[in-house]
Amino acid sequence: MAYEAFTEQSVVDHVRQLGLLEEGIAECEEIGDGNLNLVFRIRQGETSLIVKQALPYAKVVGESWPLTLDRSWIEQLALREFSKVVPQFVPDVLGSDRELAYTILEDLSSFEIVRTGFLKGESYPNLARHVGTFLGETLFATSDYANGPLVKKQIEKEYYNPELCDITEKLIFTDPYRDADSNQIEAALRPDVEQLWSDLALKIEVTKLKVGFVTKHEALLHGDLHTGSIFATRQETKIIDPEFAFYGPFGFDIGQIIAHLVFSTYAHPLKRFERFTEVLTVWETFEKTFRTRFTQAAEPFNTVGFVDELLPSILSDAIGYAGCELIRRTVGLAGVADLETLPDDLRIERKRHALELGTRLIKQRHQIQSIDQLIPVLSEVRV
Ligand code: SR1
Ligand code: MG
Repeated sequence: MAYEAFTEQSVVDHVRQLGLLEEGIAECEEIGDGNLNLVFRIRQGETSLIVKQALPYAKVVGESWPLTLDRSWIEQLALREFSKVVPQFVPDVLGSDRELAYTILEDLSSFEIVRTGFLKGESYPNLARHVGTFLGETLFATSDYANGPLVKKQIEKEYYNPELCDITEKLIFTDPYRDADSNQIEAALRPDVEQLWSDLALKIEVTKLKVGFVTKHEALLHGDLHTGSIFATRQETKIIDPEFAFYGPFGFDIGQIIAHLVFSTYAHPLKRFERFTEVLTVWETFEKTFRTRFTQAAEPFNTVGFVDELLPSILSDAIGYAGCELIRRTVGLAGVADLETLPDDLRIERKRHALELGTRLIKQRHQIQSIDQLIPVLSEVRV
């Protein structure tokens, strides 16, 4: 069947043909509020499910930015891959279609998107431990260390995702450091951003991080692991939306989630301690899980002492990628509600903070030698 974007009516008809709905009335609503896709919730009696369909362009910009439909297939593949090791942390995939570019998912209505919950002042006591476990298990399980070279390359080739990687390369590593059309710079912040553009030492470090992003094929990444890609309740956590999945550096997803935990302190400075403790817990849980799994690493990677050198290098990458994410969401396309919903004076002040902290993390990532040294750096640059 040739691709066509669903409407609220046509998606119900299609899902009914698949046998997932009974005859009779079903309620359907398009609820997508992200940057790229259509998301339909369909309800009929006890049944409630989500159909996520890719559009052939980036919704956040419009039809002038064409975008591959393949991302939908990659997203469901990644969810299925993650569910092999951490089924508890991803939604159930109930169906998918490559041509029509959709995935049918269990409805997580009883969960809340973490960014939204944080904005309301909610807490998720298990979130950081769950995210750290998700990262430790999935990053290890998809790496050379778990699979050896043949199987790893078999998995890797499924995640050839050049167009989505291109978005990340441009929006995170390139456009914020030049006067690009995609940037969304507030007038009051222009002098700060121009200072960023003239900071050659910073731009060299960002280029190194970008080179790492494009050359290190270490593990299957989620690729867009921010607080809008996580559903949670006080008990449970589900990671969603891995359409940017690809093989990249271990530290990338870890850095992104660290940056978004920092972003969430901007609307709620009194929650700083809670958020920074979560940063600590994400890293410590990741490290412990990864280390434990490493005892099962394939030869010859399990050389004594190797993992003790690998983990600090993942941490410094993660710190650098956190810095890049802080800067790109402040200067570039696709800002975050944690900043954009603030009143003018506070917003500008906190955006300056994000630029300053981001710059510092990128430049000092090799001097920060442990997670315990990172937390004071996050706290020192005062909000
Ligand atoms: C054109 S897509 C803009 C951003 O939205 C996604 O969530 C990713 O973060 C991407 O960079
Ligand atoms: Mg997304």
